[in-house]
Amino acid sequence: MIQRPLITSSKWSKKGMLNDIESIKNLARDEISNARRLQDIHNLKVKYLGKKGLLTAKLKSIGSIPGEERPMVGRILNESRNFIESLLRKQEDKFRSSELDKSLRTRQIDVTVPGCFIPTGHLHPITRVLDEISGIFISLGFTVEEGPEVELDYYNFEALNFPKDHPARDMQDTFFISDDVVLRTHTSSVQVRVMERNSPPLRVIATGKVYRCDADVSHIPMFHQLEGFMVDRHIRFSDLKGVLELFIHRVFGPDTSLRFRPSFFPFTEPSAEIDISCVICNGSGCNVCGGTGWIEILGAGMINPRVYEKAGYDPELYTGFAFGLGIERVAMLKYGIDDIRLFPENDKRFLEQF
Ligand code: FA5
Repeated sequence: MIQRPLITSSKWSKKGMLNDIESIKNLARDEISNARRLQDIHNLKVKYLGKKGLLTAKLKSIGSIPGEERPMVGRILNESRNFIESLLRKQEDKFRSSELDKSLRTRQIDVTVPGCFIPTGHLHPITRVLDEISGIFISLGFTVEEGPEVELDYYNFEALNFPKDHPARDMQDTFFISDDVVLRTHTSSVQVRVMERNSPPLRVIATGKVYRCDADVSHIPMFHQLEGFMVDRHIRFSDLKGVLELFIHRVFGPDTSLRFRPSFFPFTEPSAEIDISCVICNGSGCNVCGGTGWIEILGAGMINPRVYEKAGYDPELYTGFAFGLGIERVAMLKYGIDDIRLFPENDKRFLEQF
């Protein structure tokens, strides 16, 4: 559309004024309809209605119009301003709603996009084996007791019939805190503590960390043990055998065989070391069992009457059994792991496999 130039003459003429207003309206209408973006609308608002806008300039000049013409020109100017404002508003609404549409479309939630993987932790394999084994004894009516890891020499050795300077102490390489205080070398230290506080019948397990100055592929300086003991009248070796058989069958399966080998522990008499048929080769002989078909799994025996004397029990009245096993050893067999040091290393690549 061809635009008429605006009359810029300072001399007042009614015709000139009305033509100017008409031209401003037409120009505004065309420019507003050609606008492409919200920013264009903003610019046009300034161009026509701003402080120095084209229509504003005409409104400002109203004072120079002869008095009788003012109302008519004023009305036309106001109508023109409303006209331009309403065109601007409509176009602005159109842009705003199309921008909203666009943003809603691009920001849509696609429920089929695969979610982000949030890794969750899990229990350490040693904790899992400890929990599983404890659960078996708890189901047999054993209660759980605890003892300190920094232990008196008395409970770790002396009360268990390891006299001071006795060669039997060399069986366990001990970390000494002082002459009378050690890092406990086994969970057997809990036996006399529990007996001092309780009268028979006792059916107890004690689990936790123990410490020995020992390190190679099958030995670490801090490891876990589970101790079990039962004291009452008429407890016999066959009770020990029955309990251990049930435990081994639940952990390694009902086809696992047990072998009791005579052994020595100062706090049990008789003592035995218990082997199970190799869970890797089923007893035919492999690297893990050194070709023998058997794997040593725990130490056990009938509680030595000297231990009852220390605890204040009558050895004529009571008998009982005790056993102790290494949790890492059981975990190694269960999961087929050939280096015990992997457990305390806590390498995530190792742990994530469980
Ligand atoms: C004892 O510790 C006895 N207290 C067990 C016991 C309890 C016997 C009650 C009789 C009655 P021993 O020193 O053999 O026994 O250790 C028991 C188990 O702990 C071993 O079979 C082995 O599996 C584990 N073990 C011993 N030393 C280490 C070590 N350095 N690292 C990892 N596991 C170990």
